[in-house]
Amino acid sequence: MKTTIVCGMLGAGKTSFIQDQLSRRSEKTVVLVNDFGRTGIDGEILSAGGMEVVELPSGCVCCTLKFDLITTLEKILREWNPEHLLIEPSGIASPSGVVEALDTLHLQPVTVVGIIDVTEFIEAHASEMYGTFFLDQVVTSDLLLINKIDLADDERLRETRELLQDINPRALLLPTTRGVLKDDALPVASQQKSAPQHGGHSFPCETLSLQLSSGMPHTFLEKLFADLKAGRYGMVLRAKALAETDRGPFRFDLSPHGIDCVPYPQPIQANRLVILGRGLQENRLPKALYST
Ligand SMILES: Nc1nc2c(ncn2[C@@H]2O[C@H](COP(=O)(O)OP(=O)(O)OP(=O)(O)O)[C@@H](O)[C@H]2O)c(=O)[nH]1
Ligand SMILES: [Mg+2]
Repeated sequence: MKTTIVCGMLGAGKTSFIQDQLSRRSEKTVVLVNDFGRTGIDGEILSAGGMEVVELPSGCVCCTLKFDLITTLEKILREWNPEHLLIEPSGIASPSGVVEALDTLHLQPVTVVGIIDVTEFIEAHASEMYGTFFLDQVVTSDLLLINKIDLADDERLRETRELLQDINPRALLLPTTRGVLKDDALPVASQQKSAPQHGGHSFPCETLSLQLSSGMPHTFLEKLFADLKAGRYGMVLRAKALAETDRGPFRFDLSPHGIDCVPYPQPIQANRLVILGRGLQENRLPKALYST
């Protein structure tokens, strides 16, 4: 079985990359996703393509969910025995913790793909706010995709490339938009990765999982996301929603580069919003949202 871990910061483009990979491969693939929030949104997005998706509950796959990760991996092998296993840990997970779990089950070699958001990487690196797991994602990667190049100028792309090369001279660097690789081939690592004892990461943040009523005005969600971006409800690092609005089903995303709002191509299973951040002020959120 080929195993690929797709890591990268919150909103960098991990799910977009996996969606594209799934659309062009015919091998028997299972995706294991560990999204934040009580009911993960990425699981619904990825399974919409008809792919086998297994979700790990909210929590950090590299720390508190280590045991769950191992038992879930065993279940995947037993029940599906896929040719390719793709793992998307949450954006604040350290891939070393996942490599450790794979090591325990002798699922090596593993290929690690790191997705880099070119619109924020230089600043995030300089601020050091994301601590060790952020660098771990870059250092552990075999392939680094410098993503969202449609939103960056040549100078930013060059500086990001140089910084990444300094941190991990071993990795292959490729610029992408929406994680789309021009070449069909996803490189496969030939060497086993050592899994250093992972001390867990201490990235303080909170998650809010909220239920949205069906048929909500689109304009309400537009304003809500603008307010989340402006910091009206605390420091928001990532927010995403799937909502059946008065204009039809929509997906809303707040990620480092800004807000995206696109029609969702099929009916939504559960209308919801998840927010990850620091100092979130749930009591100030509009009353039309319900905690789940
Ligand atoms: N303009 C632009 N937008 C992108 C690109 N890649 C991803 N996005 C958008 O960025 C947002 C986040 O993308 P995702 O693929 O969900 O990112 P992710 O890393 O899986 O996010 P989390 O799992 O929540 O950490 C979505 O609105 C995407 O459509 C890109 O290359 N260019
Ligand atoms: Mg994702």
